[in-house]
Amino acid sequence: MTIKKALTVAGSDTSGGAGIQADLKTFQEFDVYGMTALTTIVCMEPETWDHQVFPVALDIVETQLKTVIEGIGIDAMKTGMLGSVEIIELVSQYIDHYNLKRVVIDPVMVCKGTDEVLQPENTEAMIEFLLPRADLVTPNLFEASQLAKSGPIKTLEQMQEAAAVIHEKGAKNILIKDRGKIQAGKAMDLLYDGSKFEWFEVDAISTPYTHGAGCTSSASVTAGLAKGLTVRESVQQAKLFITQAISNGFRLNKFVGPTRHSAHRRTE
Ligand code: PXL
Repeated sequence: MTIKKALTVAGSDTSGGAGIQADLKTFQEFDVYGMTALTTIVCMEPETWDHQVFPVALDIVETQLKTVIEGIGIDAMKTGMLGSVEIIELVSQYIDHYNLKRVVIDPVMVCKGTDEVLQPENTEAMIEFLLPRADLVTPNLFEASQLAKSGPIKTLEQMQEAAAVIHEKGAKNILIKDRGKIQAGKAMDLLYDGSKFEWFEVDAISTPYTHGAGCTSSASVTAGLAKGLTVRESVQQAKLFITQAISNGFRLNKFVGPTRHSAHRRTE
């Protein structure tokens, strides 16, 4: 019996719902063996939930990449919060040098619930170094507008326009994720492979407990790819998984509620 292996290059969400923790929990639910290269550690102030971000030194990130990619080997990988231009470039070098396949880029730009300053240089570096190497990029509406350098995305047509621009920048497939902002009561996700637009629509779930949903969603697509599914099949499977996880989100404390990674088990 073999088990498929996936790497996440991402930050640690100490509260456990997003980042590397969400990725590993999700990989586990798909019976994919998860491995990590940690880029940052995010902690929260107990009284205010203000986030503090501690970077991991570049040489330590590289040593982790070497351990996993050279020392073990991977079937798929994803990126999350990368923290700096140097780390983004490093990841792109590893993708090239080891000719890595099934690469999912989750272009994390901000954490929900924080007023953390955007790092525009990271967005530029993701466009230059990661989009051309992405088998799939998974922006939400805000991230898609930043990658496409468009205005705010408010319509289905604008989602398609942004997807086309991001495709031109080199990403093979683009999954733009919406959570009820485009059409009342509907979560409209758009997959674009450079030739056709495909919509994945479900009823939007009204809950405040969505912390880590983006990480969980991109990790579930990565798990599908690791197991040999196509991008489309992986996205379809991931949509079901994340819908169940969000439907069963829960309160962690007065500031945050994550999705429930194990929720799919109840309905199978
Ligand atoms: O959900 C975005 C995100 C990604 N990665 C890490 C995070 C967060 C938000 O809190 O902490 C490490």
